[in-house]
Amino acid sequence: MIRLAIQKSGRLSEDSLSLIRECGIGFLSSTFKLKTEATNFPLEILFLRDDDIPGYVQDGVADLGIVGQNVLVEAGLMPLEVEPLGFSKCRLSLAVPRGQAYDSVNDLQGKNIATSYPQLLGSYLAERGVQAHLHTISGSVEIAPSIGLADAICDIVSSGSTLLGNGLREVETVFRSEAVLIANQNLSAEKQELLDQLRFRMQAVRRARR
Ligand code: PRT
Ligand code: ZN
Repeated sequence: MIRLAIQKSGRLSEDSLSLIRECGIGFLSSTFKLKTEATNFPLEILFLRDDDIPGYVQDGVADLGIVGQNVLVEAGLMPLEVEPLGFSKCRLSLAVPRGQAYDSVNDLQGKNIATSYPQLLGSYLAERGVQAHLHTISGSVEIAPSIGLADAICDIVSSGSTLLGNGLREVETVFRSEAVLIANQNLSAEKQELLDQLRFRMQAVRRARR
C-alpha cells in the first residue's frame, strides 16, 4: 500500500482527483474524510492543507504528494519532485501600483515588498543584486500597497484579474509553476514499484490529453 497526499480543498483538489481517476484508479469520494482507500490499486489517499504536503512527504508520513511547485520550492524541498503534472499553471510575479513608474528590478532597491514567498523572492532579488525589505504575510497580499504596508507585492498570478482589480501592474515574473508529483526519497522496493506504475499511468494520461 502506498500513501498519496493531495490538497483537501482548494485549487489543486479537483484536478488531482481527476488525474487519479483518469489513471484508472477507483475510490469512494469522501468530501468530509481525512483519507480514503482506492478500490483497485494499493493506494491510500490523504487529504491535507497544501502547505503541509512537502514536509509530510519528506518525513515519510506520506510516500507521495501532489503540490504546486511554488510551495515545494518555497519549502526548499525541490529534490522530492519526480513528475510535472501540467495543471494548476500559474506564476509568481512582482507587481507595483499602476501609476508608479517602473523600469527595471533595480527600482525595487530599498523598497518594502509584501509576499507569502520570501525564499523564492529573496533568491530572485539576491541574484540581481537588489536589496529590499520583505514583509511576509500569509494572505491578501494584493491589498498591501493600498493600505500603505508595501511599495510592491510578489504573489501568485493566473488570469491577472486580482492584480487589475487592486490597481496593480505585473512587472516581473519571479517563478513559473505547475502541479508536480513528489515522492519520499527512501521508498521501499515495493513502494518504488508502485510509484513507477503510477508515473507510467500519469504520463499516459498527459499524452492522451495533448
Ligand atoms: O487551504 P490550503 O492551504 O490547502 O490552500 P491555499 O489557499 O494555500 O492554496 P490554493 O488552493 O489557493 O492554491 C493551491 C495552488 O494552486 C497554489 O500553490 C498554486 O500552485 C496553484 N494556483 C494556480 C494558484 C492560482 N493558480 C491562483 N490564481 N494559487 C493561488 N492563486 C491566487 C493568488 O494567490 C491570487 O490571490 O489567485 C489570485 C490570483 O488569481 P488571478 O486569476 O486573479 O490572477
Ligand atoms: Zn496553502
